[in-house]
Amino acid sequence: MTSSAPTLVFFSNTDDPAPWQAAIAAAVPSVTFRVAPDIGPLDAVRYALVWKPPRGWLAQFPNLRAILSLGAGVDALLEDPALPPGVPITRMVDAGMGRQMAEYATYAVMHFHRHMQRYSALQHEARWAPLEPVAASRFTVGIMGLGVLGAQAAQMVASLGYPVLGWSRTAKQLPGVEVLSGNDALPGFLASTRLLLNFLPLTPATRGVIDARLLGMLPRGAFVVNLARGGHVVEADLLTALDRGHIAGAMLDVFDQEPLPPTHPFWRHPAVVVTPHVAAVTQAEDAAAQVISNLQRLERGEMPTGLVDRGAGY
Ligand code: NDP
Ligand code: OXD
Repeated sequence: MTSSAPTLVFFSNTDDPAPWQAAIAAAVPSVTFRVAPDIGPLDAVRYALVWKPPRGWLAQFPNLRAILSLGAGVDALLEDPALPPGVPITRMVDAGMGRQMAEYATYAVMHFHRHMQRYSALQHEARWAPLEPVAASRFTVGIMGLGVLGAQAAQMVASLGYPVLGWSRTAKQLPGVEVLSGNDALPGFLASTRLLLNFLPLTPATRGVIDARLLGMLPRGAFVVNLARGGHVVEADLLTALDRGHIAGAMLDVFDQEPLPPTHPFWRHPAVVVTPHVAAVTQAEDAAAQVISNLQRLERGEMPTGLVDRGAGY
């Protein structure tokens, strides 16, 4: 063991450490905040607050007591073969992302339901061509993954009058949402879905779930919106389904490879909307309180909240 003051190391290539440092220094002054690569003595590091650290990076701290994820999804952490065993991992639970994800999902539903993709193409051709309206009550939205974020999107979309179906691993009840669970229920869920929203965590059980088979179970002309992880989608299968017109449009925020390479066909596909992994962005202003509360618990020798189940993968 070490006698140095406990240190928290911060690693992220996309998050500004400054607001985290200010909030944590004010609330938990007993913990020294360091930003990678200036990590100080390795044996003083008790906590790691991270987003996508390089594989093996966390294994260098012999006294690590907790890994605090800056994101809600922890797939990148769990894929590290050198992830220190037995160290608790926490994730962001909502932390301001529920509202952002629900907004993105609602926008996507209205974009496709109100034919905005087709009107945008018509505008490029200067064509005045009203399309047949579809009642919201006949445009069923199916949500895969009804956890902290999916449930909020389900409620926001349902509040606008769209029928909402949810699908999750275990059964649950959600006001205004018909919930199906388990693999046996998937075909029925898909057959009734006009627009699919993916809110699943990326785990060994869900990798590649949006493949040719699943897409084939959606009705012809359905839409696919992925705001969870690129690894859920077999990109070649989605492109084929789009090119054949079986899937009429897709809005994609996450990709197998990020940033999406400039030559990737999604960029130029007329039926695809691409956004750069921004459906929800962790904001220190909303999320620091959760990290602070967990650091305080850990400093008192208690277990943190928002624990990841390593076995389940989320
Ligand atoms: P949760 O862990 O709260 O919810 C996950 C949901 O998925 C649960 O309903 C769970 O079922 C369900 N699920 C898990 N495995 C399966 C399975 N094999 N079959 C069916 N259902 C399954 O996660 P969050 O809602 O907090 O986050 C969801 C994901 O959103 C994150 O993992 C992340 O990848 C993504 N994300 C993307 C962002 C972006 O900007 N694009 C931002 C933030 C998050 P059950 O309830 O039965 O356990
Ligand atoms: C997350 C993300 O998981 O930003 O929080 O994708």
